[in-house]
Amino acid sequence: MRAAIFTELNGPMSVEDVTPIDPGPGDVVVRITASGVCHSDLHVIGGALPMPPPCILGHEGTGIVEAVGPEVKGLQVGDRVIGTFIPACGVCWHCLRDESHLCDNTYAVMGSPRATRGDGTPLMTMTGLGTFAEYMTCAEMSLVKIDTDVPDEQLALIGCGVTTGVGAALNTAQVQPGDTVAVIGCGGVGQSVIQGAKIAGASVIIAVDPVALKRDAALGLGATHTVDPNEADAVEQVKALTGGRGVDYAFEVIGMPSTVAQAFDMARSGGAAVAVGVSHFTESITIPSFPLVLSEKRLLGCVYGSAQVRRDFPRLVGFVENGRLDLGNMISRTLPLDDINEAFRAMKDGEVIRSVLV
Ligand code: COD
Ligand code: ZN
Repeated sequence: MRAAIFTELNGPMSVEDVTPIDPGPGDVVVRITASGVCHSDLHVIGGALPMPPPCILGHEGTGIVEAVGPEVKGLQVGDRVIGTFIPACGVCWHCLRDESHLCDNTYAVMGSPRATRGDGTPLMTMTGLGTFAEYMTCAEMSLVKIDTDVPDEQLALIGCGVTTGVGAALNTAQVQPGDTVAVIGCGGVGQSVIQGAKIAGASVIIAVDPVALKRDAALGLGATHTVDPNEADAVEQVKALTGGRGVDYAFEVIGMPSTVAQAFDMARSGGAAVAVGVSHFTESITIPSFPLVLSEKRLLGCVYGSAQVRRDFPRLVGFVENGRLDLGNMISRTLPLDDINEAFRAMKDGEVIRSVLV
């Protein structure tokens, strides 16, 4: 089968013929039908998320079960599935506390080779998935069965960006009707935060992004106002739109310490900044101590939208089916796997909300 392999830091992806491993106990082989291209894949190529090459990237995908290994209990050949980039084993310490987004098996599923390169080199896969491929052999706990007619390219986005973004609003922040929200960074994940805030009934949703195409898309997906951070100070602009007070929730959806600090400054007294983006693993975030304590501002970390994927994937699919979540307008382009490097270029150049490989 063909797969896109990360072979060197900051280098291009190499699309090659590789062999997925035979499914062992608890493993499932999935024929991948669509895979979204997320900035986190680029974070791996750039070294911000440490993951040694060679590795099949891609962590936002959907497909059909092609084969099951021994001991697979919940999936059958022909089932429609979405990959979950954090497994949900259902029985570990965290899963038993409704925290499957912190599942104890998160690193175990990433730690074993899941395919072999033409020269025999074992290949790891991003987050135990590796959706930039025609097939993947992954753990059953990394899959959620879905029964829907939503098209593949839309379903794929639920595997990462949509669950992360909508979940950040609904689960992590728990935005309430009438709340005010700012979203710094309006790529695929940021647009999903905007849609989540809209579903929650936020009264003001301010989209902050230097790229006009992103701000325009945000208005179409639920933002009530936009801010161009290149025009004037983003914090001052957001405060001006909220009576000088700041927002109830400011989401950072890029992965830079400076914009996390901006999110903290944009939050009102008693409000919260929600860090969705991850900075380079060597970096730290500095926030001022007075507002943290004396203004009771909070800084919340958010991984995978604090989602319980076995509950939330079907819930998000329901929102799509009922017209409350618009995934069609988040997809700027569909491309073949061979065009993976072009998809990354378009993302870097700010030309797309999401590209999907089909
Ligand atoms: N102010 C406002 N917006 C900015 C600024 C700025 N100073 N600089 C860039 N932006 C905008 C860009 O124009 C772009 O629109 C947006 O920020 C980023 O969008 P994308 O499409 O490049 O990125 P996404 O949405 O695919 O991913 C964002 C993440 C935050 C998820 C990602 O970058 C990240 O931090 N990943 C690591 C965290 C992680 O692993 N998450 C789970 C898996 S995704
Ligand atoms: Zn992602």
